[in-house]
Parts: sequence; C-alpha cells; structure tokens
Amino acid sequence: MPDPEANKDQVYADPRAQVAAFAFDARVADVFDDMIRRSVPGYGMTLSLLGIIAQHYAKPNTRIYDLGCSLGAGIASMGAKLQTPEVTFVGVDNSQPMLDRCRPHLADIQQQHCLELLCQDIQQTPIENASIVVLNFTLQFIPKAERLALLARIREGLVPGGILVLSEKILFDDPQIQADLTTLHHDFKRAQGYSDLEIAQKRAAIENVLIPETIDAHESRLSAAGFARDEIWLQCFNFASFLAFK
Ligand code: GEK
Repeated sequence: MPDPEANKDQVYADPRAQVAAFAFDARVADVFDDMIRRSVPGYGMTLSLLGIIAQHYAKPNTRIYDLGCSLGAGIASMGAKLQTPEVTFVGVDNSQPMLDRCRPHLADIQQQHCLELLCQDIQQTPIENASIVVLNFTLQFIPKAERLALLARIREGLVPGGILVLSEKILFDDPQIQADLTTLHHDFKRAQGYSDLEIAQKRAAIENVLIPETIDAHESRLSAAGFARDEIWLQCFNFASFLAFK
C-alpha cells in the first residue's frame, strides 16, 4: 500500500545543527508539490487561473514556455485548458531531479500537445515565437543583476500580443506592512501544518537563495525590458502575479 506520508514535505521537520542553503535536489523534488502548495498562499489559484489566461492568449503555431517548470504544474494547467493543438509547450528547469519527475506528470498533456522538456539554465534558453512565457515563482532565484537581461530576451521572443506571466514573492517598502505580511505568511504556513521549527529552518535555508523585490522594482524592470504595460492580476499576502504585455 502506498505510504500517504511519502510525498509530504518534512524536509525541515527535524532540528539541524547547521541549515545549509536551499537546493532543488531529489529530496525536495520528491515532495515539491506538497511543499509549494503549503508554502505559497494562492499557489493553487494561480495555477488554475493560468489555464484561463492561456486559453485567452495562446496563439496557434506558437510556443508556450514555462521557465522553472519544476514538476510541470503550469504546463499541466495550461495544457488541460487549451483546445489549440498547434502549440508547443517548452518546460525548462535546471534541476534534473525536478525534470525526471516532471515528464511522467505531463504524460496526458503530451498526448494532445507537442512538449519539449529541457534541463538548462533559463538564462541560456532561446525564447522564440512565444505567445506565452510563464515565470511562476522562478525569477526570484535569478541573481538580481541578471534579471533585466532575461526579461528583455523574453519580451524580444514574444509574438505581437504575447504575454509574460510573472509570479513572485514580494517585499514592501513600509516596514510595518513588511512585518505584518511576513507574519501572515507564517500564520498561513502554520495553518498548513508546518511547525515553528520547520518555518524557521526553511526561512534560514532560503534567505540568500530566494531574493524578493518590491512591486515597484518589478514594474520598473518590466518597463525597462520593453514591456508596454503590466498589471497585477492576483496577490495573496506577500505573493503576487503580474501580467506583462509586449
Ligand atoms: C510551479 N513554476 O510549480 N534555470 C532553470 N531553472 C531554475 C533556475 C535557473 N537558473 N533557478 C531556479 N530554477 C513552478 C514552481 S519553483 C518555485 C517554480 C519555488 C528552478 C528550480 O529548479 C525550481 O524547480 C524552480 O525554478 C522554482 O509553478 O520553489 O518557490
């Protein structure tokens, strides 16, 4: 009988003498779906609405990129909604353990759509003929100084009318709001069953790995990258998703 706890995130459940920097290794990949659902408020909603967004913006004979695709949840959501068979999904992630587990998750999607899965740094991925590019909680892992060049290449690779969906953990300029929304995020995690120890150790592990920025910083960069306009279409506490238009 399958162990119901097998895919439950317990990575930070036991006390560690030293907390190493967070990595998308096999242990994380095994439990990643549970980890992100219980860690990112609004994650499920972001995914299901991504399907609706894709229905509206996907164009025949174009490519749809999911950069930092992890287990393929974004492609699964978009692919299930799209009646347009003439699109090619391109999922990219530089974690081999993630990609190894991604392909079987996308078996159904592959029956209906072309699918390419690439194990590479998204900074090296050529973006071509794209109607939709998704960066669902991935830009935050790219060094800050390299984010503009990536966004400019994405904009360049979009067809007219193409969009970028950019979801990120965000910071706030006002220290009181920053403190309150961090507390609410931790309250959310506690309500999902994480202990104070798990929350503290994960926070220490991810601190210098996931670098969030303010909404203003994101919007200024999207504009500098050449996007004509953008809007936040979903925000849950300190997590937000932007739609940016070529
Ligand atoms: C989802 N979008 O389920 N190149 C390629 N992949 C990278 C890079 C890079 N430079 N840096 C990080 N990654 C997914 C969730 S998770 C978000 C995305 C999170 C990959 C990394 O291996 C991981 O799979 C993903 O980006 C980030 O909707 O864990 O908060």
